[in-house]
Amino acid sequence: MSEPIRVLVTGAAGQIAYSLLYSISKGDVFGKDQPITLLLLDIPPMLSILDGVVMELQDCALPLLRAIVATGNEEVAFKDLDIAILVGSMPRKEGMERKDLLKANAAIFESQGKALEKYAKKTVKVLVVGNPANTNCLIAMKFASSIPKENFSCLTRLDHNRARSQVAMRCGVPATYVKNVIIWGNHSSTQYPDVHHCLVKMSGNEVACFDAVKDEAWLKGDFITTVQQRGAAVIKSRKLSSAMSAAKAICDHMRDIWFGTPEGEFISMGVYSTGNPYKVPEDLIYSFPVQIKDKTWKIVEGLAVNDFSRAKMEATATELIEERDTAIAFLAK
Ligand code: NAX
Repeated sequence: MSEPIRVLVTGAAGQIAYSLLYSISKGDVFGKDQPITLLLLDIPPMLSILDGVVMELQDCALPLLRAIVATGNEEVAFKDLDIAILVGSMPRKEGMERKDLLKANAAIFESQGKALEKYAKKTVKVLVVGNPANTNCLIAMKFASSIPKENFSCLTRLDHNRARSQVAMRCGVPATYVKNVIIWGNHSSTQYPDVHHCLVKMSGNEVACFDAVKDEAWLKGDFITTVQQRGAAVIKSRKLSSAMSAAKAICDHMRDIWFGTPEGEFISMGVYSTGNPYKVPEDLIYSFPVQIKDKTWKIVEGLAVNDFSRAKMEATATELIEERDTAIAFLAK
């Protein structure tokens, strides 16, 4: 067996972490032969709750989990990291305006970006989950300038999985029979779930999604809004935001970074836009279709984009530009 890798999860006392930590610790993400040291960060008022999570992890008696460090101190949490999964963020409170949320989170991700720069390994892979995930990721990246920009990504895999599952349910096939959906842009209600390049396995053959579903109006209408609004629908029903499905998506995202994507398949993740083939504005963390090999992602090239898609891709880029500029203006003050 190899040496343990050091994996940080922030927001470790929260509800996503409660599902996520078990999956990571039992080998679902980095493999059944990879020992793990878990570093768990939360804010000081949550540390007594975090103690309970640590006790439960110990009580799972998992063979791969070699050590657990629970802390409220960034210097301890970010030390020599191989992996940073940044889940914790300031939630939107009642009466809070969007710009206040951006401001509070810009400060958190400035601090965590600096901690990555100072304490983590330069090879660390950083996944930002806490919302607004794309902009938080961009801020952390900017404050960790000696870590390659390619090492940063944000989570849009939950949206990807939601889109995949909606198509699968419509066609009456398992979700694994649906591949190459794309989430473009922001992890917000402006995201664009795109099925123009999606394939569905029907009776043993791979069929274009539009031919499999045979309902263009649904694919260009309710399908898109269902995926865009799914997070809100879960909150309305459960009175809590998505946690089990978010943890599953984080595992999917990280496992693909670690082991690569299957041949001929692409997945969605928020990555730095620079010189990309789809003319998405530069200097954003924008969700693209990517393939991953040797722990390195590459944006899938050569996919045709029609006017319908182009307009939606631009709308979500516009929102991201506004978010970025608002967050950066706060940090400059
Ligand atoms: P919870 O409120 O249950 O947990 C968040 C935890 O983060 C809390 O324990 C809190 O104390 C901690 N925290 C706050 N500031 C921190 C800081 N500076 N350092 C370390 N920890 C800190 O939220 P949960 O449901 O777990 O969701 C976590 C985040 O994921 C939220 O921002 C949520 O909006 C976001 N999500 C993002 C998704 C995505 O696809 N990108 C999907 C799921 C989820 O909605």
